[in-house]
Amino acid sequence: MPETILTARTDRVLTITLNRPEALNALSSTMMREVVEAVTTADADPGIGAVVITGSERAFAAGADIKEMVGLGLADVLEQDLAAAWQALDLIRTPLVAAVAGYALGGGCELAMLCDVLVAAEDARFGQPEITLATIPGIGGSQRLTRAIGKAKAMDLVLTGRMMDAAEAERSGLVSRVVPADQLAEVAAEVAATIASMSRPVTHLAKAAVNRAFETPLSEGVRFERTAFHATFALEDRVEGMRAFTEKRPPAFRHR
Ligand code: CO8
Repeated sequence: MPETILTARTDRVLTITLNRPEALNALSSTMMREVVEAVTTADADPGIGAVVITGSERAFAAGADIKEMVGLGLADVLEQDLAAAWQALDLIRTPLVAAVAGYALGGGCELAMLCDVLVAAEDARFGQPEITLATIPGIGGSQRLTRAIGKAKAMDLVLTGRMMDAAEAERSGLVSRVVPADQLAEVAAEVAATIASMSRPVTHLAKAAVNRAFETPLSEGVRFERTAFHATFALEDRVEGMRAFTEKRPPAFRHR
């Protein structure tokens, strides 16, 4: 049984709730292992079409666990390759929805950015405050934040450690949607259920195509997209999707 997360399954959606409220969901090494394992297991399950990752009302996650890191030296972090295991989330094909209320700081902001659709409550606050601890982001924050909101804002956040509220995060392009706090769980569940109602292999291709935009020049990305687009024509679900449209009925996808 996991110690630091709760999981719940509804139909084709797995919801992972970070559950160390006493520490504002600080991302301990146990939590990292448990989140990565739950997401990796879901990714291998054809019955799951989307995963929601969420926290508490007060905090999505207030960063990596500072109390766990305080005594570490260089040899320790090199030996443990601290934070490397989070990279496993980069390889996940299943769409991940982050539902963020309260603090998403440091590693918490980085975990939210590792997700594909980021739904934020109006009271969400994002930041990379590592500089105030005399360290820097370690789970891709300096890279993903810069790609998401541009150099000017990323430098501001990473160098001053200030937080931005949900409205600024939405204006800046970090979050997909901002909703009242009491609707966060419902909206995130709806987004996930909508994604999970699509053909699973096609959601994987769509996610991979969008992610290509971050890894390659435009011409390469467009080429990748065209190949993936053509590949959908080999799927029964693509036949069903287009046939259902012409027959004015909902599609009955096989792979969902
Ligand atoms: N790590 C460990 N414990 C934490 C963390 C944290 N990141 N954040 C909060 N807590 C604990 C507090 O110590 C406190 O515990 P206790 O009651 O035992 O003292 C409890 O949670 C409640 O926190 P506060 O009393 O501080 O609550 P406030 O409402 O006063 O403040 C804040 C809330 C502003 C969010 C404040 O807690 C805070 O500043 N937290 C730290 C934020 C931070 O600096 N995050 C970055 C951490 S470094 C990082 O994420 C690097 C990522 C890359 C490396 C990955 C390696 C795995």
